[in-house]
Amino acid sequence: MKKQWWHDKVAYQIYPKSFCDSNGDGIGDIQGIISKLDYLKELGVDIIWLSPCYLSPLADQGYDIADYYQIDPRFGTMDDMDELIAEAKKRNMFIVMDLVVNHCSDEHEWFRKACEDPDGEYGKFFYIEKAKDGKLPCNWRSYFGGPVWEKLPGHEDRYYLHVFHKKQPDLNWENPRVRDEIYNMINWWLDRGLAGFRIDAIINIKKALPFKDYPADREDGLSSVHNMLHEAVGVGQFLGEMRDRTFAPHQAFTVGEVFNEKEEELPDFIGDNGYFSTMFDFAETVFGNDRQGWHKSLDITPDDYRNCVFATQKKVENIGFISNIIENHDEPRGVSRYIPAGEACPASKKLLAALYFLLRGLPWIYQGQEIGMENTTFSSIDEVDDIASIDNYKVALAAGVSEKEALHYVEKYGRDNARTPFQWDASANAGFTEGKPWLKVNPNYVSINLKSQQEDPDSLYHFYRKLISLRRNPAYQKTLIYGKLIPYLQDYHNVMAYFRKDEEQTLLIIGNYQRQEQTLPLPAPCKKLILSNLPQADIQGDQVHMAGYQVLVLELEG
Ligand code: TEU
Ligand code: CA
Repeated sequence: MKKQWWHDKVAYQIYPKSFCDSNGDGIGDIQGIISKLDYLKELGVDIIWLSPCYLSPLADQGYDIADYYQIDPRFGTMDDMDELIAEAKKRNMFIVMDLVVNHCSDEHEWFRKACEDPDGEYGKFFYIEKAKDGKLPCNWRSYFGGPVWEKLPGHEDRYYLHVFHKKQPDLNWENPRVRDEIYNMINWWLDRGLAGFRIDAIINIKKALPFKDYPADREDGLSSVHNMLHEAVGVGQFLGEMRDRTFAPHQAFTVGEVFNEKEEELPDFIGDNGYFSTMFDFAETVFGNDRQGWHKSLDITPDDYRNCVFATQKKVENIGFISNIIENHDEPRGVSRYIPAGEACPASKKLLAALYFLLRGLPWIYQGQEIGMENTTFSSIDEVDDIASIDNYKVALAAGVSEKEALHYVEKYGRDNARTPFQWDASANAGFTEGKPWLKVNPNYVSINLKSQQEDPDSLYHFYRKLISLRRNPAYQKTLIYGKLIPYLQDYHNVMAYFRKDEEQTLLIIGNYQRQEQTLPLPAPCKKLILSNLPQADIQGDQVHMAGYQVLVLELEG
């Protein structure tokens, strides 16, 4: 594997709308982000990914872009963006934006022109079809519910394709003109000093054509887009072309949001000269998902979590560098998901932090994760903004689930959990805004907030800082970045442990992933205790006695 400048970095995701509001309109903005750069630097962050802040009607909170060359006025101006890039550079930090090119907004000029003249040049920018014998062109179900086909405004007999929301028409990547426009736009941004992109929903750009029905997988007679994607071949041609014409000449950093990749294609995706620098591991994210909806999803246990993570580590070990997360803006909070219900506490949060952060790959922190922000609660569905939650709520009701229970699933899996404002301090609105926040602040901000954790040397926040310094410590850096990951005690119940190992040293990361204490064997005597999440560590010869949710990082002899 070729060494890359970003391998030793720590990355952080900002959801701009919910990070920091500088002007009291209740919406986080770019000036707010600039005001927190020193905070991020102090935490130890190098690479910052911003969820979209381009011009957008915000039907899907910015993942519906109306103009790729403009900043939405709610987030600021292009000058603010240039300032952010420059201020980051001054601090040796890198800004990465979201590249949303499977679709644009229905308010994008291209789509307007397509509606005016579906047979003209811009009609070919999208997938526009006529009904087949009065039926839709095919029975795919959009990710946000309902058919992927919507009537083309102004044309009774024509439909356009949207695999996400109807305000997100899919761009037709088969059309070379579309690809040219996209590559020009990417290069325009990279020339502005951007370090790279997180690449949204990218697997969807290749459709299995011609359009056809797949076996229905719900009562609605529709079929998940996944069924089509499973058959789609040739996405690599587009991705390779995009790399060659944009990212490669700029030496840009890219991280793909890739679901449904085929295992044999992994080297093409993240091997040396892959389509992307890295991609996210979603094995644990999708664990327990059910095609019927959130009300059918299964919980993930500590053993499942470990097995998912190790399976990915194994798959990529000889190929490339994976990106490790416990949450993002589409997912519930990691501490609410990967720690058994009712057991999230400072110790268990630190355990989860250490276990994922020291894996082989690039560690990502999602805003608020560093202070252990948790899932929120809703008193009714009217408080919920997220379109995926609203759809899943309806799906659950239609399946006979009660309103109360359906809301419970929204609280458990909904995307708003990650989108509640960042909890800066215990003042009004958690210090996020002087105005009225666009989304309800999690009421637990009085006890969970950055200020109180900064003042407490034993807090989760300071633990994250220790993990980051550990990854930077010259004594361990090489092993933690490039060393092999070898699972240890993999058949033990509620234990997650692994070695990070190279020719020079062997580190052991060992976690007792449960409330009960347990005694575990050590394969070699401990040379040095590097980190513990609890004040004491009971190591005796070839055994270690672990308290509930204790995690240790040890250097072993030999
Ligand atoms: O997500 C793509 C995706 O496939 C899912 O994570 C999706 O959000 C989920 O199935 C809905 O419950 C990306 C973005 O991360 C997400 O925020 C956008 O909504 C989506 O693309 C469309 O741009
Ligand atoms: Ca604002």
